Amino acid sequence: MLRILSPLLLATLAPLAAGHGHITKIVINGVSYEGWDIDVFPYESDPPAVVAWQTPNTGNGFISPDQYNSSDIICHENATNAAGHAVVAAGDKVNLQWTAWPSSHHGPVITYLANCGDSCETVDKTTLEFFKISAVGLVSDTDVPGTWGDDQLIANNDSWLVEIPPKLEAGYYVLRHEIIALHSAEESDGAQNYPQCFNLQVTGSGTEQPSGVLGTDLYTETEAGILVNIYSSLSTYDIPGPTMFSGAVSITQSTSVITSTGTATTGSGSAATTTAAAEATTSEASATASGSVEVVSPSVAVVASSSLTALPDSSSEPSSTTTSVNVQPSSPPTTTAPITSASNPEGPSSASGTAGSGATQSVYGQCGGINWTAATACNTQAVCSSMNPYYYQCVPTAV
Ligand SMILES: [Cu+2]
Repeated sequence: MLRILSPLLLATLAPLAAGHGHITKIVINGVSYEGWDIDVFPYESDPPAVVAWQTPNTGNGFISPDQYNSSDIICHENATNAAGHAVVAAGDKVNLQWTAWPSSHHGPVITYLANCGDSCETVDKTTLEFFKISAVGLVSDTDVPGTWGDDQLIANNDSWLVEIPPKLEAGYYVLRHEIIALHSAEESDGAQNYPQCFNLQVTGSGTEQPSGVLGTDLYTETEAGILVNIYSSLSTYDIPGPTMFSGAVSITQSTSVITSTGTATTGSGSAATTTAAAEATTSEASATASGSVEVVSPSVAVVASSSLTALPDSSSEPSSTTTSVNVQPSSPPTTTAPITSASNPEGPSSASGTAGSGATQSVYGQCGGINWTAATACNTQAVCSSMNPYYYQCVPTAV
């Protein structure tokens, strides 16, 4: 999130598309794996091997519907394969930790898998065929614009828990997780897709081999779940994408306690991508079971280039802590707050970093629109700008 960046980094990154988030880590049976750090890794000549797909994009942005038939919709803008993968058993759960997600960005949360064949580190992303394993769209429309999948995500510490289908055949899979923000989706090309990809090695004795669809065939610009006005009452909402895989398991959202930190396993079978053969051997040898923490020699490049430490923790069983996912839909009166565009009546107030109901709104926070009753002024780094009648956003001023 921009609001936590230093002024120096802000200056480097501006201007940005009005975008909103990425996954910082994933947690499997208590083992935390670092994600692709868009604030740091794109600037490094030799970024660490992580389980997340890489992108040179530092804007925290989204993919728009007019890009649905471009490869950018697959794993985000100009994404390239993750350098390593995490091991997970079929039937185990993966927790995906997002940056703070803005409550205005209502929409579905969808997760897919695609089989990579020999290696997700080398697979051509345009050949991946995705099948849906989790999807939550409109939960309740009692209080328009409703309670959505991503409202559950916010209530779950900005994280999402997904179960790997228990009977899925073992192999290498790309997990594609996505929030589709619909706050401007009443206009054509107004939806915002935030796809994030991770490489997994699924273990187990399952035999199911779901069929899927190419990333570029997942969505169309005008389908009912993409071109939709969430500010009118919806009797139903059609979650975009193909139908759910029959072997998928629907679960209650919860967070995952982190008991250790893992590093990406690099190299996979005959298609090892690592330069150090010894490293691949060590990794493969140690990554035989779900949740196992590989112990890699400190001399290995992967470890040397990151601060991750493998800490086997046999004393504590991996566990999940269930938290409430009761969502409190904002329930404002139906007054329309007047908006002062392109000005900052709060003057040099230094209030910052508090999204939501403060006196001023932070960068990229909502600052107005029909039914909006919270802060309508932006902090000193931003001005309130109308995106559509329902959604005004604090956009950064030039730095
Ligand atoms: Cu946004």
